[in-house]
Amino acid sequence: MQELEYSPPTHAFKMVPSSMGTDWATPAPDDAGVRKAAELLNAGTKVALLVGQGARGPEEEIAEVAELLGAGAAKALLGKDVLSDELPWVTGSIGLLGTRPSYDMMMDCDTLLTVGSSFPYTQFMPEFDQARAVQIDIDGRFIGMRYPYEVNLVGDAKATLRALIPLLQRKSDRSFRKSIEKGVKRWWETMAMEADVKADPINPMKLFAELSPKLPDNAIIAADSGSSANWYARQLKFRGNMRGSLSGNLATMGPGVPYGIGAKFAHPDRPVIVFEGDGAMQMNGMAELITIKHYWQEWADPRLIIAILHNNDLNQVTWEMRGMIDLPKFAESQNLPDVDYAAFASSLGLNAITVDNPKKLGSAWDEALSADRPTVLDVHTDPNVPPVPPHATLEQMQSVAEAFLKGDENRWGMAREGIKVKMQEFLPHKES
Ligand SMILES: Cc1ncc(C[n+]2csc(CCOP(=O)(O)OP(=O)(O)O)c2C)c(N)n1
Ligand SMILES: [Mg+2]
Repeated sequence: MQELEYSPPTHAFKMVPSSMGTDWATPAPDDAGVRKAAELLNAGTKVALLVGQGARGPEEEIAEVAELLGAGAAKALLGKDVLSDELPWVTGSIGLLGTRPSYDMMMDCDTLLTVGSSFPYTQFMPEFDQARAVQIDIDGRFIGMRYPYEVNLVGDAKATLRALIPLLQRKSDRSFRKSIEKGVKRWWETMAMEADVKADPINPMKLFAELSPKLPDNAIIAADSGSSANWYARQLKFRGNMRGSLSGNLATMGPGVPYGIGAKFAHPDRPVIVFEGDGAMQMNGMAELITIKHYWQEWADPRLIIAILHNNDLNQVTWEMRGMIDLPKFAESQNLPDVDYAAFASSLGLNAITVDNPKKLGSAWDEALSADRPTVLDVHTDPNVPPVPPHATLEQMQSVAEAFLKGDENRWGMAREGIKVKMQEFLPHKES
């Protein structure tokens, strides 16, 4: 079929041509619904916003709503690129992979406004009798499904927020907003301190922290499902025109490198960076390096960087088993065969750098970001740095560590790095 000469359908029996070009509708809720939402939001004193990828587009309206309501905004993982992390009232990601200021804001608010998100993990949202809530979503099939929202507005996010803004009263008490901004500032300091905790040989957070300020404003970033998703969520400060994604709904391993390749085909003029675990590299990422070899010369900007978290472990699940179901590491299922990823990439003609010293991370990123071809960074990271959820207390961390001191093959490293990392939240900060 693909070889046949094209001929358009004719005006005859069984010839049913379709058409090109659709002007889609911009749905907006009824005035009565918008008024109800405005009344609820005006009645609250501590308003939290939750934005997801459906809120891409109305960034200015979200900022205006947040300013009027004295609110902060947390971002669902797939919405990380919706609002800049440089905004002082943006608390960052929410959930197990989220931040403490997002958690604190949700636990403290009396009003919730969700825009374009079906974030389902209610333990990270306010208690059900704690907050009154409004949801804005374009899809009437799913609205109101994830939380007991009192007002559900079906509509385009931008159109709905525009309708809402004139009805909102500016809150004169700014104390909630101030405490959010203070928490956000402290959080970013904590992230820098956690990335600086020494590890053996490289603290994976340092890999992300070193890149963050070097990211070009138009970079596209992908992460895989593994520990990299945590550091992507917490350590990267998105700004400018950056885009980012990962397998946010299914959390399947293996999309990282294909996402990166897809991004290069969609935007061959933008630099793309992928973070991927060694387990996912062994599943399909290494084969996809061959795809990169095949196509990279077609891309106007050839920079595609694959940064591998080489920890010889299915680390995210090792930690989930330790943290969630109280099991020590089961080496038989969790350990990975050691592979020289840089040598494999070199054999394909790609630029390749092995990094096993944290002092070399900065220059490795510089080299990759100025290379004339795709680069594989084979980064030897420490599997004993835990992806600790934001609400874990130091006491909980210590008791988890003690529980495992008996049965875990990495017990000493795990206890040492884990507690050192968590401690950074509680140590005095330089500037505050
Ligand atoms: C297809 C698939 N299999 C298994 C899982 C469960 N899982 C989630 S993360 C992970 C480990 C990932 O290991 P790796 O890629 O080495 O990354 P790391 O966590 O070590 O950084 C596993 C097994 C999954 N999400 N998808
Ligand atoms: Mg791994």
